Amino acid sequence: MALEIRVPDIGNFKEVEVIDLLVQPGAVIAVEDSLITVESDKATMDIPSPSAGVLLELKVQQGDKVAQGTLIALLDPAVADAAAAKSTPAPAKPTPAAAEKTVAAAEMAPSSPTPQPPPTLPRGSVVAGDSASAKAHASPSVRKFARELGVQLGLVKGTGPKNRIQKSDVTAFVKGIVSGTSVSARGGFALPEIPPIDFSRFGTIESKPLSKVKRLTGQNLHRSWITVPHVTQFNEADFTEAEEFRKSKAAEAERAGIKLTPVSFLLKACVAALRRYPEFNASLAPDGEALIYKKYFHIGVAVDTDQGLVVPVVHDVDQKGLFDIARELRDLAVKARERKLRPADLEGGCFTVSSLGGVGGTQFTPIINVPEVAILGVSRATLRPVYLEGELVPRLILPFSLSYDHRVIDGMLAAEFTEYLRTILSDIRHILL
Ligand code: CAO
Repeated sequence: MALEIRVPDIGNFKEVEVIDLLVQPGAVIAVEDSLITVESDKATMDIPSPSAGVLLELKVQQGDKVAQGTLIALLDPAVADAAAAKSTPAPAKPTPAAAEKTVAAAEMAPSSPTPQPPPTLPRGSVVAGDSASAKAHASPSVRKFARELGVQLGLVKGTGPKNRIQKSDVTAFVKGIVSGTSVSARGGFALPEIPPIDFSRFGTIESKPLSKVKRLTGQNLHRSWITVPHVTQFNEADFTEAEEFRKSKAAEAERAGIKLTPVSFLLKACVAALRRYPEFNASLAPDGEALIYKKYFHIGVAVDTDQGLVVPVVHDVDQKGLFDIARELRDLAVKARERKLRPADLEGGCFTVSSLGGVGGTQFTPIINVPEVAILGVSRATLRPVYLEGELVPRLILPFSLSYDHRVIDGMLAAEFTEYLRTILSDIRHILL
């Protein structure tokens, strides 16, 4: 019985182009094996098979335009067992098609940047990850292949149409490394492995899997930690007057259904500092040859959820008042905790604020949210005796720290940035300037 495999729901795209045929008639297919790759103007996607069997016929060719419901292939599921085993390539001998049955292909796998496992290439050839890999023009199946081999796609030269990276390019890259003929332009480093330890030898243990958010965040943090030379500059601001103003607005904020916390003030203050020091509102070009200055002010705020850290973005902070920022921040934090954030809520950040002010602590060293070049960590404001005009007076002191990418920002500039932030936070009238 021949099974019709059709293009499944492809979201907002009406028509996409077939850019790769990943299987040939006669091939033994397992459930979820990729059949073809399609490309929209935004992404490439593999269309996987919803069923196991032997491929009888491909109904599309490279360059065809397809839409939801287009017939892609005919599959003979009668030999599903063979497909499940799939140890050797199938003989190209399709079984006769009987009555045809229609199914939509399984959910498509978009080629969004996926986590990279530790590289597995030989010692000394391992290269550090970079954002170029996420942007590389390659289908999900090629990405998967590269991941399995520990290859960073950003380093592979694509020879396909529009410089698309093909499987053969990845193979050639690996061959080059193994034979010693190709050297990474970005340098590389081999890290000693941590030997596995059986902790149960020392007492009772329990192993719990990390959440997906934690795993993804962990990989991003690790990449940033390893690839970006971080320096952290500490400072503190006299937040007494800002706090008085905040308290004076508390009832009004409550009537508006929001809570005005110091974080909204911080976001506004950051915009003022980013305007004055545009190097902080920038990203390094992927080749490291230029600095891309952003003329907009979208600020990410780290939100703690039961799944781990997420960083939704408050867009156009420069165009919003304190109440609007507080409202948006509250909504984003709720969405984050209810796992309802949309991709647009997480995109476009220029700079990040990570506030632990609601918890405590004196200072910490936040990790830069790459490709941004700096991040502000904020700790809890406390009342402290300060020597002012000849006497000790209680003032509310807000400690903060700025981690920055030393490739982009010099220590002098970072110190000036935090000094300016201190000035603004100590006298919030500066926010209006
Ligand atoms: N100093 C003193 N008090 C502060 C403060 C500061 N710097 N920042 C916040 N507060 C107060 C608030 O005013 C609020 O007080 P009340 O309960 O008396 O009104 C209280 O602390 C709790 O604030 P909050 O944390 O609920 O709200 P927020 O606006 O300060 O923060 C958010 C929102 C989303 C940033 C926060 O909930 C959060 O998730 N923080 C964690 C971020 C994080 O984990 N960062 C670490 C990343 S590095 O690993």
